[in-house]
Amino acid sequence: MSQTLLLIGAPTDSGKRRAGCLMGPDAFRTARLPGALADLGHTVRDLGNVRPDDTGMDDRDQLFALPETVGWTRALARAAREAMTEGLPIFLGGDHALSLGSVSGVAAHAAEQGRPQFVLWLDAHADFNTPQTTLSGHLHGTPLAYVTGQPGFGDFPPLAATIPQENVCIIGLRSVDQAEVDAIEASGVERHDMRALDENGLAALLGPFLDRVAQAGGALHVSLDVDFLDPAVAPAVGTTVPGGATVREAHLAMEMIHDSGLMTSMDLVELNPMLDERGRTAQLMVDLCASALGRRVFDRPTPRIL
Ligand code: B3U
Ligand code: MN
Ligand code: MN
Repeated sequence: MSQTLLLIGAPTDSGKRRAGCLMGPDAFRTARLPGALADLGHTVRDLGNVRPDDTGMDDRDQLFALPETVGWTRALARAAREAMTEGLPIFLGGDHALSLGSVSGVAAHAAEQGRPQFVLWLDAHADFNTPQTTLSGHLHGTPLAYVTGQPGFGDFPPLAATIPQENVCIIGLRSVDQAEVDAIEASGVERHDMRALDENGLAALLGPFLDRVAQAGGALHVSLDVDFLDPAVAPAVGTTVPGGATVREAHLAMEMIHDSGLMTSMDLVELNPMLDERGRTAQLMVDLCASALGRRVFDRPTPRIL
């Protein structure tokens, strides 16, 4: 099925101290994301890059770049809500702080439509800290807590719609802070760590979640963090954690998402081109995005012999 895809550059770099994710959107464009998606028959519109709102807020000692991240959240939530009326937005990050905005924006739209919003979070981390529990002060570790309505986000825009915890599924976990473990174990969030993936296989974890989304008639946001992947195949990320997903596990997730026909929005986050090796991580993320939008194993172009 041919779709209208909206590429929205979200060069957030305020979610953590190590700089570089602001180059992500242009790395995705350089690795030919627009062409790869157009090759699949989709209509692709690149809406350029969003800019953060000016909040006039003061810095907070414990939190890194709070005013800038709040500015991004406001601007991206607006952009996401608007884009949902025109097609399937793909947010080109930027660090994972962008999802404070993208996910809250798409959830607002789903609530207007009377449709439940679901979120698939592919990540080594739970991103379930709050501004109170974070040890690093890095707000890229907080978006799932924000969008599910955990307390402590008083500086952020009030949520138009809260995502029920049971509508969230995290796959790939292998680095979770104690406060996050406690919060997540007390929550209804569906979560699968790397051991579960090893023991059961990706399809056994993802399939039942996709079935739940389909049964509920839900909208599905997919947030793909580079560090879901093993750093051996995806080195361009600030927070590498060994023992991540393989190339094929990640492609299978994307292929299953495509076959389900459920995905309504997507984030590609945490690509830091400063840390890449000859663009290989950017290229892998582009290929994964293409799989999520219909590229099959046999559709892959034959590599040219140079
Ligand atoms: N949980 C830690 C580490 C972290 C979260 N997300 C990333 N790293 N990329 C934190 O800082 O909240
Ligand atoms: Mn993340
Ligand atoms: Mn992560």
